[in-house]
Amino acid sequence: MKPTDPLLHVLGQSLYVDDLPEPAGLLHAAVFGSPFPHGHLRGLELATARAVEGVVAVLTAADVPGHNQIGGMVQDEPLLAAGDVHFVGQPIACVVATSREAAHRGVAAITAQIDELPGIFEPREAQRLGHLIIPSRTMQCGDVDAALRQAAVVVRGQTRSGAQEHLYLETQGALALPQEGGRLRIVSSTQAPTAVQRAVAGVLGVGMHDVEVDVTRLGGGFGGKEDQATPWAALAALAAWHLNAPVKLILSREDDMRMTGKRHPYDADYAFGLTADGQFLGWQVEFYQNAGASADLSPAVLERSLLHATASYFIPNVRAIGHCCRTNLPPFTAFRGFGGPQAMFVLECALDHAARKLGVDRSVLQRRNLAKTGDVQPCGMPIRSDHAALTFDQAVAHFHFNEKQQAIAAFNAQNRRFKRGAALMPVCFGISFTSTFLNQASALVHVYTDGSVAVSTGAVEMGQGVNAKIQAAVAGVLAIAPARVRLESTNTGRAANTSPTAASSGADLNAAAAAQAAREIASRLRSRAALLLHCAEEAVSFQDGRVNLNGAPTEWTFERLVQSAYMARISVSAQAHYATPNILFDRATESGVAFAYHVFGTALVEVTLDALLGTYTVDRASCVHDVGTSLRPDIDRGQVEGGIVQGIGWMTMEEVVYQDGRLKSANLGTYKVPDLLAAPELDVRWLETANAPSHVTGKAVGEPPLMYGIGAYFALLNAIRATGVAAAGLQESPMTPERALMLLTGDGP
Ligand code: MTE
Ligand code: LUZ
Ligand code: MOS
Repeated sequence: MKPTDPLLHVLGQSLYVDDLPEPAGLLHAAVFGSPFPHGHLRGLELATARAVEGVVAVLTAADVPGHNQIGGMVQDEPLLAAGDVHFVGQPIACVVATSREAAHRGVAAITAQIDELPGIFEPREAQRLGHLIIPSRTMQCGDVDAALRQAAVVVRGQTRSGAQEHLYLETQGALALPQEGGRLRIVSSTQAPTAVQRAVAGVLGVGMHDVEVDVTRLGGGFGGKEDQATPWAALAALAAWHLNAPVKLILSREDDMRMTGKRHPYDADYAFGLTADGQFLGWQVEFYQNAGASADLSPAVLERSLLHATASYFIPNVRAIGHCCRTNLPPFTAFRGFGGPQAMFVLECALDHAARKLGVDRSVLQRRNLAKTGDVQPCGMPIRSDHAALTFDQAVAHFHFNEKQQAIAAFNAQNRRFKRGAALMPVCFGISFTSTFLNQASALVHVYTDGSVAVSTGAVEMGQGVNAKIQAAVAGVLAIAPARVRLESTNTGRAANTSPTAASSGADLNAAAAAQAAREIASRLRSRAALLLHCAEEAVSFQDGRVNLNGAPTEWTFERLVQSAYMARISVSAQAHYATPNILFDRATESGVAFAYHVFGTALVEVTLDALLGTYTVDRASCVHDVGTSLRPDIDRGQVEGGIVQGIGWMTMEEVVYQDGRLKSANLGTYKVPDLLAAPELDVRWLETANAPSHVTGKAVGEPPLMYGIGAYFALLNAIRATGVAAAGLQESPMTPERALMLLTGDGP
């Protein structure tokens, strides 16, 4: 059997961009970034850099032959800064040299004359000054003002959630290879090959057909390579074009951490109205999204926040306002959950606030207000299942939530130094790109004359197992062993106009397109078999690599039938296109059926806190997750487990610190992520439901589990409160041990 991706990884045989055999004459690029968060670029001293041994060229904005512009959603991002600089690390010049070390020595020899200007780093300040990337948006339903007036209980407050570093194992990078006739081939570590192709064509002033982008796999993306793989590929391409030589640009870990954007930090204000017995009446929330210096994907991230403003709950009167605030930090970008986690954190904070005011456990408010079939979300999309309550109830039952709460109370009564806490976290996450046009994919399937199959789609493998899922889908349609199906690299020559592999939709879209192409081939093969077996097409079926007649095996194998079709000059290749049906989100009216469906689940997170030191362990995270009829439950389990741990990291130990626009947490000594020791015991169960499967490819699983991690924050708050401290006021994540200690000692809010 051919090794699958995970096996190649553990054997160390997977080739990432920097592992590819180096072509003769390869040059290396490194980037000189702005030393100031905001300023006017008056001049550059490049002669010293050019004199460094090994340096071949230093390129600036003046060397861009086409448009010096790589902005995707908004054209506000130059490839190389000219005029003003807007964040520390913003690319200003690109040094090309015969070795990576020489390129970095060249970068160190550059000096820029910059008149520093005051920087803005806080989104609230940016909003106050009118520094917005797009006009502020409002999504609403009902009459929230009346609801807040009539509510028996109203809580108001502010929240803050922090950034998160993607920390993909493979840093950003690309290899640009000039081809004959002025064409360029680019090997890029990107989730969006077409975005790279489009940007490179624009920068060089050539046609998209002159640029081929190829991606074998990424060493992780997590959203960080949806938009932000583009500049590095475009810089390598620019250098290769100028020098007519292959150029490789790989960011060092520290450059990657400093120069690229992360999950958006959000500030928020809320007002939450409930009845005396805890029914949600009105929800007003105002998001201040820290977008960084250019748009990147921020407007789409904000849109997803607005669409997740009510999280897993039904609230009849809602006003959600979103500000996309321009600051002098690296552009923040897509990160697993894409604005959904930030929105859900705010609502869970308000829910926590209301529970304290009403004197009930947060789980009581959660259970009572879960959205059910027919409940309409603020955008107008109806909820189509009761899986929120089903997963919640199964989580409570399977994980013995009520018994655990009693055991925790008993433990806390007997222990002064150590306190335990637990919290349930329901998740409801919409599946589809909110930009409706992105919900399409194409696939090209070739069957070779030996019956082996090669599949090309727009999906990028980044560790999430999309290749294995597409393989399973195609093998299923053709009724052959999965090992007979190989996934090709993602290449803009074989799959054009691809959407990024993102929004958890990679498998949904691309496996559907590949299955469609496989069905077309199967249908031609069925006709051929009917002719050979002198029977009606309906009598032919395929099973275990064989052709059946009326359900009974014949001597025709899949391979023989393919041979026979080929000899009869029947095509055994097909291309197919898939577009998600019945979705449309209209930005003009902020309404519509934005999503193909929602993914639901509920987690229980349990922690133990050292109330003397503020340190803690996340002991266990359990969840009941709705995965539909999974193509690969083994892969999906890995996705859920990884997502939970990544979410817990965001909520607990991962603290991105900027000081005056400079990243202070720029290496793994100062930025902590959960390792194997910090990861909790995990217990992942699939939702048990009698409902017929509605999604043949299973349900999207990439992002939703990350939001289970939010439970860790509230489990910790519960443990802190078990010491008797109030821990009220501004709710701010991450709950690092330092923050926990400040709350415990009364130095916190
Ligand atoms: N899992 C791994 N191992 N590596 C990744 O980079 N990215 C996540 C998720 N799971 C990621 C991952 C994100 S942000 C998304 S959107 C989905 O995978 C993308 O893949 P899919 O659409 O095929 O689920
Ligand atoms: N990317 C995007 C996404 O462009 N649109 C989306 O709606 C989205 N959602 C999640 C992750 N990436
Ligand atoms: Mo994922 S944030 O959609 O790449």
